[in-house]
Amino acid sequence: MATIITVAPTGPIASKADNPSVPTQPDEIADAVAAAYAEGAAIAHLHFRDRADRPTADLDVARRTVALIKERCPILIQLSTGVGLDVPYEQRAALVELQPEMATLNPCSMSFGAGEFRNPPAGVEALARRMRELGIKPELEIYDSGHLDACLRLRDKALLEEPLQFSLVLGVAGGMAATAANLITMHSRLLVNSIWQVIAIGRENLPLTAIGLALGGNARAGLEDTLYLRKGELATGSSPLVRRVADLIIALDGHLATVPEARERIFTRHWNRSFERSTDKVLKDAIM
Ligand code: KMH
Ligand code: ZN
Repeated sequence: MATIITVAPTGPIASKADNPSVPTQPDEIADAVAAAYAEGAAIAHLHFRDRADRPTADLDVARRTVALIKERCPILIQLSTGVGLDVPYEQRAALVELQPEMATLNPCSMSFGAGEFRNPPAGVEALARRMRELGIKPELEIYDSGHLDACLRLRDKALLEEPLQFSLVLGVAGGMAATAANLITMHSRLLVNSIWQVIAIGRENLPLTAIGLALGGNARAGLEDTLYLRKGELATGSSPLVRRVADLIIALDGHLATVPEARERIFTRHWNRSFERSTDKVLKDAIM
């Protein structure tokens, strides 16, 4: 199966002071995404900034950035509804009204570095319901093991549709640590038909991304997750990080998903494989 690379050029926290290559304005983000597409990325995960480079959920900024990206390349668009720690939940959730093909859904509140990442249960349910109404594919951000259970409860309420798509996020201060043991445990708990990738924050970015690929996952790359190409060397943009992951995939005898392949994989239902590894035995028995 082809491996999907998502590029994440800009996150909620790092600024140009941390790495001058972090794109913040619409044309900068569009250029970064186009360069990453040329290296093999099939999905663009997007955060936006205002003119002062602060995280924003401003719909005009988002609309303008997406339009500039679409002028440059046909990459799949995934809007972050995480946006930034200080942006109110209602503004974050309103981004899905732009009807991107995909958007993130963060299932639980948590500490996030020195800040607080608010994802209140009622807001998460409402956002999941709205995304389902609009036909937007949620990428479920799993920062700790209980977040997976929260997503399975949303599925049980028919607010999420299989195949579920997960990011296993490791290394956020407040979430699970960036260790291989955590990744392997979380991987063992995913539904067998899940689409998933590793998001490894900071210095463990490369080894954990590589383990994720070896386990059959997809990959994410970009300055949102690591500002460095290697110790002491700032990345000059997201495209060198995407190129490195593309090289890894090819070295592992895989191949890169094109945009149509990624779309096929993400938006096709696989009901006949729709059961949980160990616990959904009844459903499994009913199917087999
Ligand atoms: N910033 C990452 C730790 C989101 O934007 O909704 C996770 C993330 C989630 O990308
Ligand atoms: Zn993000």
